[in-house]
Amino acid sequence: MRSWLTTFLCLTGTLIAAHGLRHSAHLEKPLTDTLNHGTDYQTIFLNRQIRSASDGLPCVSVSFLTELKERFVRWLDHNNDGQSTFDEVKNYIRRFKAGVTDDVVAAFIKRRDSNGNGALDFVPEYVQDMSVPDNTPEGATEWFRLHDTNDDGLVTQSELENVAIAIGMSPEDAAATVQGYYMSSDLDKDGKLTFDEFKKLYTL
Ligand SMILES: [Ca+2]
Ligand SMILES: [Ca+2]
Ligand SMILES: [Ca+2]
Repeated sequence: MRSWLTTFLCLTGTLIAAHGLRHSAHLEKPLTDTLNHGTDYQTIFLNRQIRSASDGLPCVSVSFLTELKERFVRWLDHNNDGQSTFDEVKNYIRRFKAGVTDDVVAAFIKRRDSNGNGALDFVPEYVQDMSVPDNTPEGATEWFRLHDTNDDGLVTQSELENVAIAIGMSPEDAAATVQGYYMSSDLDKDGKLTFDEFKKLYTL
């Protein structure tokens, strides 16, 4: 049974989706540089947890959508036209995995490109991607390869921290998040995740 909070978030998210996010004045406020990416990251986790407790519809709050839009423009859509093209997605991934290949970028987009236009659209694709847990083998495999920045078949604590810093976390937040979340799957405590350890984060 839904809590009142989940119901509110669902209604809010549904109403905004129905009216078109790009027309929401709330989302068109100028970008600020005050966004705390550590808090942002935690909010995404929090909202994923709220979302996963409800039924099939994406349920997100206005403040969460605002953060998503800021994050999308900052990292994926520099010309703010509402979609992230191949080059924009590639530039984003190259921030934390310099040697990413075009095939990997294309697969990253294709997995999310529900309207088939070859780009990652803010609505609905990015919002969906950030709101709905992706506990699939494909999701685990994709992120394992993206986080394994030296392609040696292991994701290390330092690789994860470098990725987190590259996408805007402070070193302190990166260390805390990697230690508290990712490395909880490091069963043999060697500071490295095999794929079998990593996939447990996806409840696989
Ligand atoms: Ca764009
Ligand atoms: Ca698309
Ligand atoms: Ca590695």
